[in-house]
Amino acid sequence: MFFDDVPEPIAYEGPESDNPLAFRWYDADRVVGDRTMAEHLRMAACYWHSFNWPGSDVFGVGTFDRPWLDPGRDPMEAAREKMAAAFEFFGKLGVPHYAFHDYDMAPEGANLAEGSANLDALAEDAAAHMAETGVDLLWGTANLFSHPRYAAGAATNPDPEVFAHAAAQVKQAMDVTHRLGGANYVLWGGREGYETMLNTDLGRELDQMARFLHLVVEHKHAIGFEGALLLEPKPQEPTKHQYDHDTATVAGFLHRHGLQDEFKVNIEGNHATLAGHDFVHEVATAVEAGIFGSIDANTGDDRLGWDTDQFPGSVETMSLVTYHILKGGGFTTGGYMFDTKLRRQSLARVDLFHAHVGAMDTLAKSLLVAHAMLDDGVLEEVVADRYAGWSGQLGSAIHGGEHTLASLHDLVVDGDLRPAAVSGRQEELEGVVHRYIERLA
Ligand code: XLS
Ligand code: NI
Ligand code: NI
Repeated sequence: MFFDDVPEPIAYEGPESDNPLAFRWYDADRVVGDRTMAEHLRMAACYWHSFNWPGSDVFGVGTFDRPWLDPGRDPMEAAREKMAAAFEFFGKLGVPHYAFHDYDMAPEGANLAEGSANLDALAEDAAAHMAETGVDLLWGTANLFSHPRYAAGAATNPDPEVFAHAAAQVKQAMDVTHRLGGANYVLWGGREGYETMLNTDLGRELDQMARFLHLVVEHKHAIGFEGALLLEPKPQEPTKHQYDHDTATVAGFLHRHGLQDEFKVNIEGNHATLAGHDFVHEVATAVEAGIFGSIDANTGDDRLGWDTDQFPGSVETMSLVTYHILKGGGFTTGGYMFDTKLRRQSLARVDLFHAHVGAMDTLAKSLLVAHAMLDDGVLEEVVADRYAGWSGQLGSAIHGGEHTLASLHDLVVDGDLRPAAVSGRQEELEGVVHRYIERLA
């Protein structure tokens, strides 16, 4: 056992509990509307930040107690130890899903053949752990950004041999995701962008990316993978500019290349803010474009301008995000995946539990707030009222193509139209949200 200091699975004890290793709000089987909390939130923990990252930063080495990362270890043995610790954690936390990159789970080896064989072997072990713990796979993905060969991009690399390498790696990662019953396959293009326009043929790189995504779609259908394909927008970091900048950019790209029915988005909170958007903006944009898929539930820091991947702690932010997800019909294949890392000083093993328990309670509270607001129709009524004119005679005539600029000119002049300015009621509505949050307590 790696987490000896957490002897029992985390239990729901209710809001009165002072036990930091208990859920105060997340009660998996509690029914909220037409689904249980577990079914609504479909939460997942990630393999990489929690088990594969040593707590290093750009100025310093790892601080965490992760014995399997010791370079002196036999790689396969260390990978198995890491996997045992990961599933012990998922099981004790009671998180129903997990997510991984190919080389989080398996040693990369000296070449692709070796990496693939390692991944096949470890996926078999993962299947056994999944059967034993009942933890399912929310998504798999391939790491197309760490190895030096990907420094100038994977699919968007100037060298087609690198494209071929990325394709081979994605094939393998998709096959394994499919075998493990993954609900989605994710592509995050961390290096699919540029550092300087001085050496970059932007049009060519975008065409390469589209070609790559078409190959991914063909492979999905060839192997009969029924999960969703997801792209994860991010504006920059590590590249100066990433092509999958934000949801609206991705939506435009998908339409331009005939991929709009094959891909959805995996929206990350911290990526939204890096792009200069509220988290809820990205979700609403995806729902509206019909490409909402899944969420990487994390948050940034108000002062630091990078992807700090902190655990979500704001009920207000997450309530609005959850409200728009519910309004769009809720999660189907997607879920709330904690793409989150501990702060570098949080080096006790138990810190991983404190972080996830707090985040899961934040999402449970947010679900209750969002569901109540939707059920009562408090915001929907205001919005419907605000746009009511568009269901009336003039609005319908404009949409119905019955007007020209000239006829509207005549209408305004002849009818002496003087539209009245009305209140947007923003502060009142902010108060409504605050009251729903207060009512939780
Ligand atoms: C990095 C991304 C990454 C993806 C998976 O910023 O969030 O963690 O989610 O490759
Ligand atoms: Ni992410
Ligand atoms: Ni990220």
